[in-house]
Amino acid sequence: MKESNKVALITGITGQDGSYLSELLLEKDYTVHGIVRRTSNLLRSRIEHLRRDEKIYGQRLFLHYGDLSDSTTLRRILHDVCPTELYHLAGQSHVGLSFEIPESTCEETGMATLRLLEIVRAHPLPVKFYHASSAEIFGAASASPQTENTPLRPTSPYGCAKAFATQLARVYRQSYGLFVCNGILYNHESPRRGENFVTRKIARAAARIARNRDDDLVLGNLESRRDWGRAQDYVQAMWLMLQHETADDYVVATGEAHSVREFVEAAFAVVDLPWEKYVKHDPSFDRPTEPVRLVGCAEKIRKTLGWKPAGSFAQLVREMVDAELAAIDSRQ
Ligand code: NDP
Ligand code: GDR
Repeated sequence: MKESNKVALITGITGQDGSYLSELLLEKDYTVHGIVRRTSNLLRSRIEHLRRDEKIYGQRLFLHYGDLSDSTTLRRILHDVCPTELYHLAGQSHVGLSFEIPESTCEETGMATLRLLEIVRAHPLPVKFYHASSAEIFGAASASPQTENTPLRPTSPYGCAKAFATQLARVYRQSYGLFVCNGILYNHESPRRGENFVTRKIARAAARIARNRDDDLVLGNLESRRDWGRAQDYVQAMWLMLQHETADDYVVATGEAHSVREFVEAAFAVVDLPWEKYVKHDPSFDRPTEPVRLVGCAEKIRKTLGWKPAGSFAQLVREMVDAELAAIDSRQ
């Protein structure tokens, strides 16, 4: 493929994954188009460095206003941009919040994916479609570790919506021959993670307590276990899926689960503080139900696409706490 033919469209470009994926694709000489929604604040912190780069913004990176609910705009953007690859990452991504706002979560995560699949089906040129599926589709998992063939048993409105969208992506691949891949991604974290996800919340609090900015850290369930990887590695997996000759589904995971408590211990160890003194429990952060035994088997993507996770759990925690400390120190 000639370099100039590589055109990517990203929904959710302002999110954690969208920002790392943009950097990866720009490095690979893609022209990158992102869909952003109207907000009251123009600052889009995760991609601000790209927007300020005159060699990139307006040259190889373009932003378009659009909302997942607005199919006429989505269709027009696809028509104008004519992407070779579409990475569909946008949506309400907080599992706990999905219990409070189930309808909009399902609308954005489930129906919007159907909307985009339909738009791509009607598009006159082929578009390779990446769908951001999630480990949450397995929910009360019937087997552990989970593979691409593990039954879907979601335990949250978010998980139900992702299961709906994942299965639809399969249906569109099988029924219409569309090139659609489900990346079934387990939790992946970074210094750009949203502040209300548990890893960022812990890393931020450990750093702020160490620098006397905060007194405590209030959390929900410390015994929950997750398979945590690095976001920068996981966006590589997204790209690899769309480069393969055939479309398929892939679990992307480290294969290792750790508890929230272990994350807390490791984060406070970085700043050399006794975590028990600072961490408090607030049941309002507990969820009505939690998935169980979520840990992924990434054998298929390792064997087929050569992807494997990089770095250890301890390195991830350190990277996140160090980034928080550096951010505080740079503001002093
Ligand atoms: P973020 O929450 O960081 O980013 C979500 C993105 O979606 C943001 O750009 C947000 O825009 C955009 N968005 C939300 N609602 C709309 C809407 N109605 N119209 C247009 N854009 C919208 O998520 P991540 O980057 O962490 O995750 C990316 C995707 O991968 C999500 O679909 C998530 O559910 C899924 N996923 C994530 C995993 C993880 O561990 N991170 C694991 C498995 C799946 P804005 O900036 O304006 O809010
Ligand atoms: P998750 O991530 O729900 O797995 O979804 P999150 O970091 O929100 O929760 C992980 C676990 O930590 C427990 N927990 C808390 N969680 C939050 N957010 N805040 C707290 O104070 C807190 N205390 C304990 C939670 O109960 C949970 O068990 C992420 C998202 O990125 C999804 O979009 C993605 O699909 C899945 O990962 C895979």
